[in-house]
Amino acid sequence: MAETPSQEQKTPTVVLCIGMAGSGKTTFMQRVNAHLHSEKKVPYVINLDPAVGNLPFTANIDIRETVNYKEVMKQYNLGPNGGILTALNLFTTKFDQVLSFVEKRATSTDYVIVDTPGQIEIFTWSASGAIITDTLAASYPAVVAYIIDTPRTTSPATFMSNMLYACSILYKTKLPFILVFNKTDVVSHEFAVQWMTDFEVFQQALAKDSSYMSSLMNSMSLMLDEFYQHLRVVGVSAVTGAGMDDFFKAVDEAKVEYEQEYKPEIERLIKEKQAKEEARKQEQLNKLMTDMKVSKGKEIDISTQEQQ
Ligand SMILES: Nc1nc2c(ncn2[C@@H]2O[C@H](COP(=O)(O)OP(=O)(O)OP(=O)(O)O)[C@@H](O)[C@H]2O)c(=O)[nH]1
Ligand SMILES: [Mg+2]
Repeated sequence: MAETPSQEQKTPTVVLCIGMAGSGKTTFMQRVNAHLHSEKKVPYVINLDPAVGNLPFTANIDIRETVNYKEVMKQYNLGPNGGILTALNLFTTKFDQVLSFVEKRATSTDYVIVDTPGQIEIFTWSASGAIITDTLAASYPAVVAYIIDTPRTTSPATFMSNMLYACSILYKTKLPFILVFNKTDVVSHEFAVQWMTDFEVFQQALAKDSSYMSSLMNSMSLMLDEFYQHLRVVGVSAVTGAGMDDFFKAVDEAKVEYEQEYKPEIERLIKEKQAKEEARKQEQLNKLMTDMKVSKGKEIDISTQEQQ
């Protein structure tokens, strides 16, 4: 019998907002949250930044309610970045609980949106960041929204550094990726789109940049051309709300990519891990049986024990 639509389970898409300090992640979260509320698609909101002073949106789960990062700094005698990392590590030990909270809301929400710490490397290059990302991506379609400070990326050298960083995150998370050029109310992202689609134009811009690194940058830009093929690019303004529809269109496309390419791979990895574990258990059992034969032990029949 065909399933009726009401029996179909909703699966929310997880949107991880990642980006350089000050690129506008938190403001973008606020905008996305407001946009979804206006469309009556209330998202599930998670804040993973222990150091944010004032959160301009209400989070369903806020790391600051679990760990006080200033206390962590004092207790472990750490600087600000060490404090944030330790706070994130402590929070990650409770992430199974976070997952069960999300699960309770999973059938009634379309999006889970996640804000990450200001210092990008704390999330992207730490074990806890990887655990959080992988755990979420193993349960739900997950996409990375890489937020870029457009006005600060107009020089070819800075642009390329930012793209290289984005590239490293793509390969680290292995998730569908959206480049979100933010602050387009200040500078349009047109130049970036042109640089990414027309290699010649970027080469010309590089040629004007007479730094000693030009030839190195020329070679790297060739490599980036390949990276651009795997991306979606949108321009937004977290302040004015411009580009929100484009962003959600990109999220929907990224979700399809997750289902078609990433999910089978994630399932294959989980199965591979289970098979290894099963093989290990079988090997231990075989060893035990061999030991028993050597010692002339007998196999016992548990079913006869029950009646005694
Ligand atoms: N003009 C303009 N300013 C923006 C926009 N988005 C964010 N900002 C400003 O950029 C600054 C940083 O914004 P945040 O949202 O705190 O950035 P963040 O990436 O969360 O910062 P950290 O968490 O500290 O790394 C703030 O002054 C924002 O008002 C935008 O779309 N347009
Ligand atoms: Mg922030």
